[in-house]
Amino acid sequence: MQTEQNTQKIIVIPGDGIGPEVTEEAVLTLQALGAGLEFTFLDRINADRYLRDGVALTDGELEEVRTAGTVLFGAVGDPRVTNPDYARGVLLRLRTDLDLYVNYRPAVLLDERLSPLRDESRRGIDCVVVRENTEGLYTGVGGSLRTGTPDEVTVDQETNTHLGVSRIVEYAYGVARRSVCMVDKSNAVRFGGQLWQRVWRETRDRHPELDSSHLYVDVAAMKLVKDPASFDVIVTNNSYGDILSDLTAELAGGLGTAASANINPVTGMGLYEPVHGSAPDIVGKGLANPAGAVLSAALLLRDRGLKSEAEALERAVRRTVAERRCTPDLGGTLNTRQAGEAIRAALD
Ligand code: GGG
Repeated sequence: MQTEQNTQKIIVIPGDGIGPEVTEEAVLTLQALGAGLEFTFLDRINADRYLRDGVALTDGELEEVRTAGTVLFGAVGDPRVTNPDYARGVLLRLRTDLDLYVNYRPAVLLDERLSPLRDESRRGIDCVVVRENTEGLYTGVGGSLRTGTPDEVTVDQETNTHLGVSRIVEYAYGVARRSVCMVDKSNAVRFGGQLWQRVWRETRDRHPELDSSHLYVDVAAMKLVKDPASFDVIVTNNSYGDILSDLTAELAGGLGTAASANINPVTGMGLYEPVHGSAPDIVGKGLANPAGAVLSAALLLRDRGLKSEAEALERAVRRTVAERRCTPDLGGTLNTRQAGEAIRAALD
């Protein structure tokens, strides 16, 4: 029986494209679990409003999210909106203004038939990309000259702070079970590369209990394809983490199943979202896979201390995928709603 005390308030931002379709399945599944969660929908935060009013996220909405402390997020992005200020004003603003400096992106093989890899190496895929989430190329520092002319010059600067790099590398060592691989491009990127190297070496020396390694990002991409099971935790900057986590998601069974948590381990705030975007090409067709959103909800439950409920969700998704009661991207024939219903029916 749930008591008033353990009712937790969750803000739901379905967003754009397939975001509302997959988020609805995640919420229905959380409700089916009866985990004592109370949902508040901020479904006005989307591209329609931005196109109509020029508003991405209001200060009031940001404060509502801050007060609740937990967000279930769908996706942001719409082909009608070409101004990057929109996506930056929603998702990147939530990440930076709430200081959600960790983007935790696990990749665990759901079913070995799903991996594009055909050799034994796919069997043990169980890694996590720990992506720095508030700095790097995403800070928007830069500018352009002679815009729109053949002489146009653009500059996007990469920001790396000692605080930002140290806290993400320390977090990675804190969650690793076997090893940490730090990924950068310090042979080409002069200043930030040196900072990442220095901080990583200091952190590595404080954690002799774990295996430590370093790879340049190009080599990391290659090694992930050749030997994905050799990785445990990969820690890297914002843009490399974005790219490598799509790769690990595909290796583990598909982007549609990939979950993520944007968290601040100090304040305990968290925003949970599938790794996939708004996928405008499949909106309303029933093709969106709800697994990534449901598994993101499992990460939310785990962070809120509801471990057995999180495990129940993960088991249910795994069962439905094994039995092909899932969407076509995973080899099934179900639509989004039916796949969500199958997950709920598989809850034990
Ligand atoms: N659910 C993920 C999503 O909406 N992604 C769109 C996006 O703008 N992502 C930026 C990023 O994660 O780098």
